Amino acid sequence: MRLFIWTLVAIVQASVVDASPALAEVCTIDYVTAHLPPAGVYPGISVVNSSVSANPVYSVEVTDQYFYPNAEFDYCNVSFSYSHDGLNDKVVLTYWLPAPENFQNRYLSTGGGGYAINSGTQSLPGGIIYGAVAGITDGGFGVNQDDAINTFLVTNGTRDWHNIYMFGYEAIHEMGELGKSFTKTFFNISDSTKLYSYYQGCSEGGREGWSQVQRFADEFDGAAIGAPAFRFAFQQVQHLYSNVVEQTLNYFPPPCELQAIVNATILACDPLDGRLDGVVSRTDLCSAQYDINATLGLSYNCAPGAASPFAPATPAQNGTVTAQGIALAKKIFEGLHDSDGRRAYFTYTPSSTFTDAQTQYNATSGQWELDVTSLGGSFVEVLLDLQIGSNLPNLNNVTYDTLVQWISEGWNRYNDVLMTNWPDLTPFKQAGGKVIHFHGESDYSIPTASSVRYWESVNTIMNPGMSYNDSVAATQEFYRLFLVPGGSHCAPNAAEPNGPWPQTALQNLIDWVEKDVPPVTLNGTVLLGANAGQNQQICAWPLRPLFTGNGTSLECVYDQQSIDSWIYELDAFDMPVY
Ligand SMILES: *[C@@H]1O[C@H](CO)[C@@H](O)[C@H](O)[C@H]1NC(C)=O
Ligand SMILES: *[C@@H]1O[C@H](CO)[C@@H](O)[C@H](O)[C@H]1NC(C)=O
Ligand SMILES: *[C@@H]1O[C@H](CO)[C@@H](O)[C@H](O)[C@H]1NC(C)=O
Ligand SMILES: *[C@@H]1O[C@H](CO)[C@@H](O)[C@H](O)[C@H]1NC(C)=O
Ligand SMILES: *[C@@H]1O[C@H](CO)[C@@H](O)[C@H](O)[C@H]1NC(C)=O
Ligand SMILES: *[C@@H]1O[C@H](CO)[C@@H](O)[C@H](O)[C@H]1NC(C)=O
Ligand SMILES: *[C@@H]1O[C@H](CO)[C@@H](O)[C@H](O)[C@H]1NC(C)=O
Ligand SMILES: *[C@@H]1O[C@H](CO)[C@@H](O)[C@H](O)[C@H]1NC(C)=O
Ligand SMILES: *[C@@H]1O[C@H](CO)[C@@H](O)[C@H](O)[C@H]1NC(C)=O
Ligand SMILES: *[C@@H]1O[C@H](CO)[C@@H](O)[C@H](O)[C@H]1NC(C)=O
Ligand SMILES: *[C@@H]1O[C@H](CO)[C@@H](O)[C@H](O)[C@H]1NC(C)=O
Ligand SMILES: *[C@@H]1O[C@H](CO)[C@@H](O)[C@H](O)[C@H]1NC(C)=O
Ligand SMILES: [Ca+2]
Repeated sequence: MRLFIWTLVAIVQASVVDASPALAEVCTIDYVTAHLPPAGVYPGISVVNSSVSANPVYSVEVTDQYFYPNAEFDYCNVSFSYSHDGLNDKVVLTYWLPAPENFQNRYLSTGGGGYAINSGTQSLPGGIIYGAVAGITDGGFGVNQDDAINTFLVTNGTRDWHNIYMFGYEAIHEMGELGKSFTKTFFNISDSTKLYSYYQGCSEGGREGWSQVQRFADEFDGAAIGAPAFRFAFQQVQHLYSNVVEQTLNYFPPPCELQAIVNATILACDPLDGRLDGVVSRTDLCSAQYDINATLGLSYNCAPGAASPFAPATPAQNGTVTAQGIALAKKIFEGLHDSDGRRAYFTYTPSSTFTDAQTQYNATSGQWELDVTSLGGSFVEVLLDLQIGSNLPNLNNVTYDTLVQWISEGWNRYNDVLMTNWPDLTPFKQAGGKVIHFHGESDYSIPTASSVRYWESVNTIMNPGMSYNDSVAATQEFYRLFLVPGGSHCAPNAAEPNGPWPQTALQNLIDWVEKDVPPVTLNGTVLLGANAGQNQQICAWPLRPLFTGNGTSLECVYDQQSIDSWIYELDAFDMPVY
């Protein structure tokens, strides 16, 4: 009998040793403090052991997200801070860790949007559901983590270069290196065991991802990057182009008029891709074949808008599309040129909303007036004029040439910290890294052509002397670009709800990195409207979508005319623009 009991105990103990510890057992301040990244993992950084917080969280449900599917999970909520030696600063890291039985040897860094260094904890489930530890950083910006530009000046005229570099790439790098080290010690991973590391982010978060891939070949095995805000000086200043068109043409349209042009454009261009689904899958055919002159006289109606803390109530907008409205939209579609007619940048695709051209209502005058786009205005005010602020007060005397000048100046000043368009990714490719890069083809905030230009720059720089098709094959060994039909800015598009969205991009990246299954097409899911849940594939650039069989069958076709329509000569500058 005694022998029997002893045997039973031994069996139970053995099974306990083999099994993962319960989440509550390791998700404690003591356990985390004892498993922090060891000193010296990142030179010049000291983790503050007394800053640790840790608590288990159970049965969290996430639904209707754009960057990961619905899921339910438990996690360990960890946060700790570190400082840079000699600086007396404080950078706060937050990591969510999967329950030990669900951990799959993966780590994920995530990024922000606008001037935010992170997207809050909303991005973290994307790691947990794939068994990855997932992290965000506050970059040391504290209460300004959602608007880091507030920390870029010490005072008028004096830049805080440390903060600018932290935003540019340093904070994301530190989070990645400390996060990988922490993951290994927390989960007892031996040095010989491979920890797969990933990055996911869109917009500014996409720029943050590229900032790492371009500099640190070994940081990530893969990056899933959407609509990156890279070529930063160009990208921020181009936000002001629509405003300068309005000012130059002296026409400030009621927002409803531009909406009417967008809606008519979607209606007219929908069938050009071979499928009647409310989605403009081929904006290049739309540019070539649809003339918005057809909207002249089209009547529009928009309901009155309620007042907000930032804007007065707006009246009902009833009217018809004017020749002035059409001329304005056409000038915006042309993109920024200098006064000698040389092109400085590209612009949004037809079917995108004219968000940068949004006017504001003046209740006193009863007029719609210029509303300076703050993403562009703050870049000029803070990073060029070095004045503390959040926007330019107006665009008095600002011409197309001024915008070109601002781009040159911003490019030159911030080339190594914010531009983020270094095109030689050889070290990353040689390290075995993979990138899935996607961009909505109806993006209203970052021109879709911006991503095409970068992919083509990488393709040209890394494959000199090759034929185009051979270079495409070489680039696609590690880096693939997907234009998402109807996709808006880092989100599916309410105006084209039947389009796909790459909600499982991180899963597809993991399959490429860990199982060597490359995404020939990118998996897409309809997330809005009556067809929500439907699966649709997204073509890999330079192939373009075309439907046959009355819209039933998607083909990804090689169409030289379409490819050429996405490639621009930026001859306003004497330097190459990658
Ligand atoms: C902080 O914790 C780490 C990891 O547990 C340890 O190596 C280091 O000695 C600790 N530092 C201090 C100042 O206690
Ligand atoms: C996670 O930890 C942070 C920092 O301690 C805390 O503010 C937050 O409330 C925690 N979240 C949950 C869901 O426990
Ligand atoms: C910065 O300069 C602006 C004028 O351009 C001035 O209004 C503001 O008070 C100055 N701020 C500080 C902190 O000096
Ligand atoms: C790591 O190993 C220690 C010692 O064996 C164990 O107590 C702990 O539960 C392990 N942690 C995890 C997350 O498996
Ligand atoms: C083609 O598809 C449209 C809807 O997408 C449908 O209304 C039409 O009947 C179809 N035509 C044929 C010939 O099947
Ligand atoms: C569009 O309309 C404008 C003004 O009404 C006119 O000048 C222009 O020639 C028209 N464009 C085309 C392609 O017909
Ligand atoms: C605008 O149109 C709506 C109907 O779409 C109508 O109810 C309203 O009276 C109109 N307002 C004006 C000022 O014409
Ligand atoms: C609104 O219009 C009035 C009257 O034309 C003008 O005096 C005022 O400056 C305008 N307000 C703004 C914020 O532009
Ligand atoms: C705008 O230009 C005019 C004429 O070139 C000049 O007199 C005026 O001072 C300028 N205004 C501003 C705000 O720079
Ligand atoms: C390049 O490849 C495409 C198929 O992807 C093919 O249609 C095209 O003819 C090729 N071009 C050349 C010059 O070989
Ligand atoms: C444009 O279409 C959207 C639906 O996508 C609708 O909400 C909006 O009212 C329409 N606006 C105009 C001016 O037609
Ligand atoms: C592709 O997306 C569908 C939903 O559209 C999903 O069910 C499936 O798991 C995804 N496949 C991969 C490999 O991510
Ligand atoms: Ca269509």
